[in-house]
Amino acid sequence: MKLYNFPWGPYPRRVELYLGEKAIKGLELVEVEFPHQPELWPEGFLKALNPAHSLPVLDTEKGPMIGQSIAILEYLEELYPTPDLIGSTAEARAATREWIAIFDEAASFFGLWARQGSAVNADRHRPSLEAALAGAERYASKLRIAEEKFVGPFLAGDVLSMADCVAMALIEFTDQFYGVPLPKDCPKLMSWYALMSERPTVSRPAYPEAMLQVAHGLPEQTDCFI
Ligand SMILES: N[C@@H](CCC(=O)N[C@@H](CS)C(=O)NCC(=O)O)C(=O)O
Repeated sequence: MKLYNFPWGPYPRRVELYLGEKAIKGLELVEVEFPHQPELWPEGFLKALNPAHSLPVLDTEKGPMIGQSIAILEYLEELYPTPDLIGSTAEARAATREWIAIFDEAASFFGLWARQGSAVNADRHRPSLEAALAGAERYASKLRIAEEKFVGPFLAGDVLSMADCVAMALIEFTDQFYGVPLPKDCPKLMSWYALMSERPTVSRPAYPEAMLQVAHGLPEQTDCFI
């Protein structure tokens, strides 16, 4: 199997954090630089692998490519069930998937805020403060739902699951790359974020410095503090 990925994007990072928690042999990592124009990707190969032109992409070498991060996690979990990162009962798996859905929705809304509101994306997405603010508001509401639902210490209960990898990939990215902290009225999520940050499998990704300089400070740039 081959995993095409780049190390710092929030969707690629889901898989990277997940792999850090597993010991999976026989998975070749192909690091792809992340320019903004897919036509610059090496010989257009990623276009052929994934019509959405997005990363990550898993080549199972048994059929179609998998071009959605959550589908990749579930596929790997089926092949490599130990340690268990999805849950051993139907109820536990449903809880993991519910948390994944909450943070996947949050990621889409954050994407709207960042795409339409940050200068770092202005060459690819039409800037629209109105759209950005709608994204920010919906993003914050998802976090507050998570805060209310959270029991801990991990999202789906006593042990870490792939939902924590999905959520951590987002919260770390919003915080470190765009400078968007968790809302002050989400203390349980803050404790969870501190707990996750201490894991030996989590180290700060190498964000491209020039992009980081422009991206950091999204709340100030859009005058929106969640
Ligand atoms: N829903 C997809 C989203 C993947 C995605 O958007 N990846 C970003 C990187 S973080 C990407 O490759 N975007 C390509 C582009 O914006 O041109 C998944 O979960 O894998």
